[in-house]
Amino acid sequence: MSRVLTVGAAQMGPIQLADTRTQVVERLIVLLRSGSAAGCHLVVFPELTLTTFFPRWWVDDLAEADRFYETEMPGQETRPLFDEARRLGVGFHLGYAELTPDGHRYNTAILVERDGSIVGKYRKVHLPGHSEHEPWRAFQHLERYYFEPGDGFAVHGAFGGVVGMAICNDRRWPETYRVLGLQGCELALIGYNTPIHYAPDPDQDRLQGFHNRLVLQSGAYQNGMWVVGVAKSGEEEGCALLGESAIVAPSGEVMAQCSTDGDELVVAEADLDLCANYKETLFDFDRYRRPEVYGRITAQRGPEVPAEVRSALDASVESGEERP
Ligand code: ING
Repeated sequence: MSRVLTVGAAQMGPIQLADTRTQVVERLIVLLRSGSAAGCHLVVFPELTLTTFFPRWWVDDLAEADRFYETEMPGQETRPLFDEARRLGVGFHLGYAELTPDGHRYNTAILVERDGSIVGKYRKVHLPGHSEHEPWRAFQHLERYYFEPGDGFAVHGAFGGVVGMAICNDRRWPETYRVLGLQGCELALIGYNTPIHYAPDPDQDRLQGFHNRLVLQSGAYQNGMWVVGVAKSGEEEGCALLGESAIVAPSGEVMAQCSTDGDELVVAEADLDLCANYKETLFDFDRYRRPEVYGRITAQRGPEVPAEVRSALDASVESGEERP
């Protein structure tokens, strides 16, 4: 029997600073109901979906940002989403800022099954941006100030398959997909909040959509998994966020993509058995991978040019050889 999962990518438009959690949850419920009407088993929401992307601002005292974090999930304002999902028999993936009882702060996402139970929690591993106030920027990207990194990527048995989670910047690192792929992941859920403007290299601004598809599609193809990338998009507090949420097949093909910068649901029939067409042929990891030559991937954090290569290059420069 084929395992076809009807998945909805529920892109959110901007969430402004003044928008309340109650207002946001109402929008999430509208998208959830649209997903249910379209036959979705699972609806995927973006990263940090309950508030505006607050790491765009500096605060001197982290406690001033407490209002952006959830101390319980579900809490009073998010329970209506869980209740409606259970009533509709639709599962969902939700990203939010987590403040634990012992004071730890994470960029977190959860996987909720159709009975309303939380079957998985993930805390963002790759934290982009910076940890100090950098006033030269038009807006900050202070995830390394507001969050601690998570400790790894796990998969969960849910919706009839092997499901994994990642968050935003994680999608740019091939290790994310590979660690999930080595656990047999068939469906990776990835919310994102991606500012169009990238202050360290503004030439990348024009490439944001291309880079987004590049990493989602390559991650899916190279690991034989479905990948659902879902944006918080549009003009949020003066900051333009990339939309283009997409559902990508194990072939790397984009099966559905949002075309607006607002609240928008796109749906695809994800045949989880399609993963085997890649996992059992071209990307038969156990047959073709050579971990014995991949040691640098876990032994090193940054690049190390071998000494003999460096000295040969230095010698050629000193000798004044013509550069290529
Ligand atoms: N956002 C961004 C992302 O990785 C970023 C950070 C923005 C990186 C623009 C590169 C260019 O999509 C988050 N939240 O990780």
